[in-house]
Amino acid sequence: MSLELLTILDPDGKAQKGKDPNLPAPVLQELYRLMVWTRALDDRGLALQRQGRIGFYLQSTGQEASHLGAAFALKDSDWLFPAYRQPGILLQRKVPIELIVCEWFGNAGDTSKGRQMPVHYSFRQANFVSISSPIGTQLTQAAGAGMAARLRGDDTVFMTFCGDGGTSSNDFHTGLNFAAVYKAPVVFVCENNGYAISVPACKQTNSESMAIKAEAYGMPGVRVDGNDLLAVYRVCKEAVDRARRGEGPTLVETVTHRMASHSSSDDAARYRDAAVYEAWKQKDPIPRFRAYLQHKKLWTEAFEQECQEGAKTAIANAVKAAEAQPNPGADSLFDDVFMNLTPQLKEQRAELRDLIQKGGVGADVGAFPL
Ligand SMILES: Cc1ncc(C[n+]2csc(CCOP(=O)(O)OP(=O)(O)O)c2C)c(N)n1
Repeated sequence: MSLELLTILDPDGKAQKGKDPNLPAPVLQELYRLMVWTRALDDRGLALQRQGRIGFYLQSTGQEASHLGAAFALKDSDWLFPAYRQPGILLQRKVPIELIVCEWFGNAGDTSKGRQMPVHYSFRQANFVSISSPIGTQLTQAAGAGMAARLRGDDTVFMTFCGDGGTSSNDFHTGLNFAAVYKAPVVFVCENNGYAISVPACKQTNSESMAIKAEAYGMPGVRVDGNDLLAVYRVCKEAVDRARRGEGPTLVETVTHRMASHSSSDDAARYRDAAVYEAWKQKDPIPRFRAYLQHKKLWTEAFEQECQEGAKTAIANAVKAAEAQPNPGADSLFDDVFMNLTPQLKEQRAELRDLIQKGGVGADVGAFPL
């Protein structure tokens, strides 16, 4: 069984005959703006890391259409169990940029008070579940949440993401198997970006594709061009509708490319041919969608300027505000752990306070060690 790669947009941005979902003009322009803002946010995040102002960053460059197109198929009341390469969804779900940037700094304004690694967001108000570092664990969490929703009889859909490498994790098997058996309303989106850090997808799996793995679990598997926002949206919308109708999960493979390095701690030039990068650069989802808007007469220089400048200003303001925030106080170590602090923890907190007062422990614990 070979799976066809679904596309809507030709490389020059023209929609193939009869396939254009004809989304309203303001929606299309908003999706473009979100892609531009996501890339700008990523560029700034990496720059802050290189300047030594944050400890770690991880970009999604090249994958904007893949995750924004997928999440656009959801209702606001649906839930996300993301991996770490879908930051655009935060903008899509209107999380204030300052909160996103505070997370990079792990400061007092950060939801997790610096307990998570940078870019491991957690936003309850956006139904965006805390990102887990161990690869694949979000897949089982989404399956469980989906099973619970089905038992409760509500019609919430759960979308979860992993990379090509994530399909080799134990949780991929557990999550897909349980979701299929229990007809859980889950959409599994595998962003096949070619690499798991330095390991190319062909060394990660002997399967012909990621989507083909769905067959073994008894659910539909679909392969879609991940740099084609409209195609990703269409495929994911069908999967979301199917899940909401109680017909169970779908595995969607978005075929894309990680145009940056794995993270700020990696250098892709050491294992990726420049020619591979150049070939994918030609398929960059942002210019491709811009060309589509141009064909539809929905793009002007002024609109581009508004998107670019708007991102720059909003991000600069957010960084300024985040950098003015203090570190989380040492006491915050003991917050949000138990509803009522245990006697042992109370004792430890008193000891820590005492040490700090005597100057035995500095408030500044130094840079993040990555
Ligand atoms: C269980 C586990 N093993 C190894 C790692 C180290 N690790 C972090 S990211 C990563 C690569 C994941 O690749 P993929 O799933 O393809 O996602 P991508 O980074 O390409 O988006 C690995 C191996 C980890 N975080 N968790």
